[in-house]
Amino acid sequence: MFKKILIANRGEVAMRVIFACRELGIKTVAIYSEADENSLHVRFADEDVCIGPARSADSYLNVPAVISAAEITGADAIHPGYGFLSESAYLAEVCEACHIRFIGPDPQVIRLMGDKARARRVMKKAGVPILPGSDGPLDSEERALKLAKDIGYPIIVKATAGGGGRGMRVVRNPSELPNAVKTAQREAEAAFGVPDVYIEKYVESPRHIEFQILGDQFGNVLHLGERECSIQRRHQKLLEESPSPALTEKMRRKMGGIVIDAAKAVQYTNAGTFEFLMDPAGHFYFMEANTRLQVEHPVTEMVTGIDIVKEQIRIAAGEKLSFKQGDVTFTGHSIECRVNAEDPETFTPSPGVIHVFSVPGGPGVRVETLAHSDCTISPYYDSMIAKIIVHGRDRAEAIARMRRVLEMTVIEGIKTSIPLHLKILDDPDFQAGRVSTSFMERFLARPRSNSSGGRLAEAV
Ligand code: MV4
Repeated sequence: MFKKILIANRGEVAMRVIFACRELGIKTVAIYSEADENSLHVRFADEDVCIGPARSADSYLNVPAVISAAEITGADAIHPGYGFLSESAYLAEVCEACHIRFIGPDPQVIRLMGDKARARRVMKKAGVPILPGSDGPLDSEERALKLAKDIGYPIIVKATAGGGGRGMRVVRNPSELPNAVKTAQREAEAAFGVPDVYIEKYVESPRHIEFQILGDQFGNVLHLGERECSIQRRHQKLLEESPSPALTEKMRRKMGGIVIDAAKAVQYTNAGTFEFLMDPAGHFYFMEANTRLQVEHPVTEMVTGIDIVKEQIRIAAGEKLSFKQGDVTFTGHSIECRVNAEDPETFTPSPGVIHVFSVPGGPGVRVETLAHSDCTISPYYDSMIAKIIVHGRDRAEAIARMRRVLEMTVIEGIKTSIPLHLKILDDPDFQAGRVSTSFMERFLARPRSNSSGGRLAEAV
């Protein structure tokens, strides 16, 4: 087992990795930017190294600075968290060259999944259902038009280097295609430095459902069930849950088996997530695979009782998975709300000093946060300041529990998304589990019946 792990991240996820390390008896090294000098992860790590100025590009994204911090402190592994360098095949390669263990999949697997067109081909070959589309990047306008005609409109143009919704264009008729391809290529080049795009049949109002897997270095792969992640706005998830209200046990077993085979086909190791679109008829289609720990991993931990971060560390250290698929059971229901420092109506960031921060505990409540009373929320980073996760015996209990926790949470000094979460929890479609990726758009377009005249209640 590792003696010392450097955490190449900040915020709640850095804390999450520290929790796992402490429980495993592993020393921790925090890295931080000048803006994060007083943050919790620096306070609770055994050692800390300042790696640069506030801007991410000058600190948390600086590979030489991260590696130097690991070498100086003698860390034998790096946990990248999520975001920042977590899906950098380059960092994973540099780690390998420096004899520092990267806690994540091999660089080749990260690189493969980073190329969405290639991942599509490989998944298809492994027997994973994919949508009709191009076998690789588009090479000519004529071929694109011919293919789109064969597939049938609407289609979607996606950047091969994309993900998270950047460089995408929906095309509803052939006259729009040439421009959509050009625009998507330009956006992809600007955002990722790679202009390649591919096309797929477009699914209207799908659900976003993703499967969590774990794979060890001995070829054992397990799935930990799915998460329903359809409640999102502009590709930022707001609320996630497990299990998905749309899946039966039979569907879970079938899809779980498919993702296990797919992961084995690419010799996947460590934690990973296979994202699917589910159409209104209940058919699944592979979208992309994330080669990192995800923000919403706690809902899976709550229903399975498995500590995904500890498993990541054990796997990276070369241990065999200590349990089998049959040992993985799913109990009750879990929901996560991402609390953002933002105006719940305009979604504009709301950085500043939190004077009071108080979240009630009680049965089935878990809070992951970088916040505490009198902390400063920096404008430099992600607006997510806390994740509130609940577990209940069933979905109704989880919803009621989340509502009471949010109602009793006091955050003073900044605006948060909590009033928006309370509204979502009150929605009849949400309560019935009728959600899709169009949910928020429709929800926000609706006139709201509420004492403040169609506006959300004041942030607490
Ligand atoms: C799609 C799609 C419909 N059909 N692909 C958005 C993020 C990127 N990972 C892929 N995305 C989508 N791909 C086909 N063929 C709809 C989306 C999509 C979406 C997916 C998941 C969660 C939220 C979404 C919001 C809008 C569009």
